[in-house]
Amino acid sequence: MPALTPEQLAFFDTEGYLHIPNALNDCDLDPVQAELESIVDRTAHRLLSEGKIDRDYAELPFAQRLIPLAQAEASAIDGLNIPGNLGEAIFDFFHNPRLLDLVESLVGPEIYANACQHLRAKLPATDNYAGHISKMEWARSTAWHQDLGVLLPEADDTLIVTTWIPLVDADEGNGTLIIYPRCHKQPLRKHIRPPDDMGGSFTVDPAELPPWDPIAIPVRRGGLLALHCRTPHSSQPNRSDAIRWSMDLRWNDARKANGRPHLPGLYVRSRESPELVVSEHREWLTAWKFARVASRGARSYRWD
Ligand SMILES: O=C(O)CCC(=O)C(=O)O
Repeated sequence: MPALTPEQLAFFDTEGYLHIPNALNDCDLDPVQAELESIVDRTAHRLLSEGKIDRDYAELPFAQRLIPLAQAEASAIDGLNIPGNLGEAIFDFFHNPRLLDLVESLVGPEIYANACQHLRAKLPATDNYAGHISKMEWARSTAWHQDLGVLLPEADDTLIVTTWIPLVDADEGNGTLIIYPRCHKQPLRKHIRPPDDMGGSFTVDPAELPPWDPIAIPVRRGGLLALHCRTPHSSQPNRSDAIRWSMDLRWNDARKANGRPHLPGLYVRSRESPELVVSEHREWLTAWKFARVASRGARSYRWD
């Protein structure tokens, strides 16, 4: 039984995106959040033992505790994103049945969790956080891009769907996603190295952006934004006083080229080849161990 209605599928096909409020429950998201909280806790105690902070900030909520740590040391955000974070909770989340039922509606029953996966702590970039924090890449904008534009051309005929899943309510104030709908049936736009002040990966050449206004999609915790891999999207700096935590996870038919051939994605659901499904956490750890060496020097981007 498909998890999305024919109307939702038709919307995705026409618009190149679909916002699904209440797609997930707290019981789906809480373990991922708890795993991130324990990484932040370990970082706080390391910084305390190194004398870089004078208390552990344990009284601060999830959406704030990392801020003073990142103010003390920029590398406090290391270890939150994959592959720095290969925790059991995020591994289990890749197999979450409620999530996979939605994904299956879009990419079919042979589901591959693409290796292009991120857990993001988008830090506040307001004047309240003077110093290096407002200059950190993930506090700033994410430049306009199409996800296919940051994958290899082998994936050009594969439908790769991004599920953007905030762990806190996301709105324009804290930098929710902004998208250009109805572009996903057009050719891939040229991507270039971003201007110096943007940081980050490749961006759509500004001359190639659509001539109409993009739209911001607020997503509350529990909601999910599904994006076609040719839908241009970006996010503005976080102008709130709290962290905009989110995950962007990509999925495709496991039988098709995925655009990141040197990194270990996961076959997470299959009717055709159940023996290929990676269901043991240690298999993922081992795959990344080998990939860290085997992928050295491998090409990740299509643009020169
Ligand atoms: O979360 C963000 O701000 C950017 C996410 C993104 O660019 C993506 O999902 O491809």
